[in-house]
Amino acid sequence: MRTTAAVALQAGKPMEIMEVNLDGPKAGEVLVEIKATGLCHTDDFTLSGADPEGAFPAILGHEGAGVVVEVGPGVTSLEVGDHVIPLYTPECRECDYCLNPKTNLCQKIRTTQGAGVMPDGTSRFSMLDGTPILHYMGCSTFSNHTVLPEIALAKVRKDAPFDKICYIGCGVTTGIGAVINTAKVEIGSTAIVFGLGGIGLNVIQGLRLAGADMIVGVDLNDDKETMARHFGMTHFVNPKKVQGDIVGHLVELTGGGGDYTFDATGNVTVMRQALESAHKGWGESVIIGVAGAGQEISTRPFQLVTGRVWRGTAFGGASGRTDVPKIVDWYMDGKIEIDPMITHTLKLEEINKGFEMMHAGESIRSVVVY
Ligand code: NAD
Ligand code: AHE
Ligand code: ZN
Ligand code: ZN
Repeated sequence: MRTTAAVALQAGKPMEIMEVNLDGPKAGEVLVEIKATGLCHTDDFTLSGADPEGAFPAILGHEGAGVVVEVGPGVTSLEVGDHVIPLYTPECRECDYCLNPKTNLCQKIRTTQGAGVMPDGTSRFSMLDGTPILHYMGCSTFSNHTVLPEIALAKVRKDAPFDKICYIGCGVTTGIGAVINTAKVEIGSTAIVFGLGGIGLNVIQGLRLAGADMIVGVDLNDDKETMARHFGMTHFVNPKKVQGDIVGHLVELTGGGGDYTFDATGNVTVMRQALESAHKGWGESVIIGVAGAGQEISTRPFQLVTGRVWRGTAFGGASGRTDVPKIVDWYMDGKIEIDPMITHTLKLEEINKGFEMMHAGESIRSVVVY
């Protein structure tokens, strides 16, 4: 079939909207009509050329929601008409990783997914002249139609609005999951969140859900304060307005440091600040942000010797086919909020404008509705 997509032809260049060919689903695969997709900073990171796994031409996008149009041979868990959320972290329920409760990092298709192809090693997308186009994170939601492995789709209830629940495909689940699944924050905790964008705000609402007492938000952009307070932030710090050392300031503000700190910026200097503003003896710092090729984190080992813990999270530690439908229920039941964070709704033709607004700090989440 033919469909319309935003194609990333090369790193550092705006995407181009074009008709592309899409082959039907092979064994174990599913054709999905994407109804809406969010724009995550990770898409921007890959488009910029900073992603070591970035390869072009590719159809980016990994935060979508849509409807099953066709199932390939052997697909048993989905049927035409099901509503689904694509999963960049699949859940096969049979690999060593899926069988280990300590991780959500299913590895069944990780190698081919990272190479931008389906599990059989080929792409379903091509240009009209036949040139192959790569998939991205196994999802490629910047295309009106896409093909995914069955294990990379969460089936969700049909009354949930696509233009909101697409955000559960990455930002919402990552932020809330970092608190609940990865850090396992206890009631009454003190927390510090660096970066109050599409992920950091969800860390904040996860902290409120978990019953944290003091929730400090840190961002260079004062415009992020109002929204963060709406989601539960109790104290705001703009490092540009702090005289002297930001870590010392945060340790003093929190009476010794955060029980839990989170990096949601992707900046390795901030990651160090987050680790070092965790409480001596027990503070845990969770890296969520994704840093570019060649970037490394560092700290004095003494920071760990004296009891701080440094860890990371992918997709908030969520096992997508199991957890994502539950998070959709939380949204539909009013336990979590999504709508205010979706500050802009765009047409596919406007997708590059969405990334410009992200760079300018003018949006939280932009969502493309097909
Ligand atoms: P975003 O652009 O919406 O938000 C980033 C925020 O960080 C902005 O508010 C910005 O002002 C702030 N910021 C930037 N530099 C800062 C600094 N030095 N100090 C304090 N604040 C600073 O991005 P997002 O969509 O929220 O994504 C955040 C990060 O999380 C990105 O690196 C993204 O790639 C990553 N991410 C990781 C996962 C995962 O599974 N680990 C999932 C989604 C996103
Ligand atoms: N490809 C990059 C790493 C990118 C990365 O860390 N991706 C996160 C999800 S970000 C979603 O917005 C992730 O899930 N990582 C685990 C994995 O297996 O990719 C690189 O550095 O090579
Ligand atoms: Zn993302
Ligand atoms: Zn698995």
